Amino acid sequence: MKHLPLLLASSFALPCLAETIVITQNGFDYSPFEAQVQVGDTVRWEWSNGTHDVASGADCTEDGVFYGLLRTSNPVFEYVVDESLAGQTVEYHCTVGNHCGFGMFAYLIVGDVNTPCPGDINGDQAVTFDDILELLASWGDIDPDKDVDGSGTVDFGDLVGTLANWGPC
Ligand SMILES: [Ca+2]
Ligand SMILES: [Ca+2]
Repeated sequence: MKHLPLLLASSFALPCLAETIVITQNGFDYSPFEAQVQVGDTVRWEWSNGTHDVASGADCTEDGVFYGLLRTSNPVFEYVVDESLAGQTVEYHCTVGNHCGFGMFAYLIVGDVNTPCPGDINGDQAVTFDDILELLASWGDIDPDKDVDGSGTVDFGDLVGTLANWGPC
């Protein structure tokens, strides 16, 4: 069993990559209403119809963190989630007319910057052999901190989950 991690690690050496999260405007809606994002991810709003924009800020009031147009002349607005937003729920809205008053607002749920990487058992912001060793040391135990796949015990599924996030976070 002890040789298995070495074998798998060499064939699954994948880095953690930032993702692009697409939010679609349609009428007075942004969809999804609550989007789960991480620091470093690109949030990409895509226009469908009408004249709109995307402005950060709660209660229909701009706070200046991000702003972009969303209309036929500018159908896409992209924003890279800043580290300062880690762990926060960020409200944004449309500033055109009374759109926000009509309910044209939505949320970005920004993940905690300290837990971006489920395979990082020892919390050093990278998935390495040290994390594999921690898993093996607790093999078969009931340990929520090391049960990456939530199966109840530390087992093969956690090894796979860890290897899937191999590399720096
Ligand atoms: Ca680690
Ligand atoms: Ca498990």
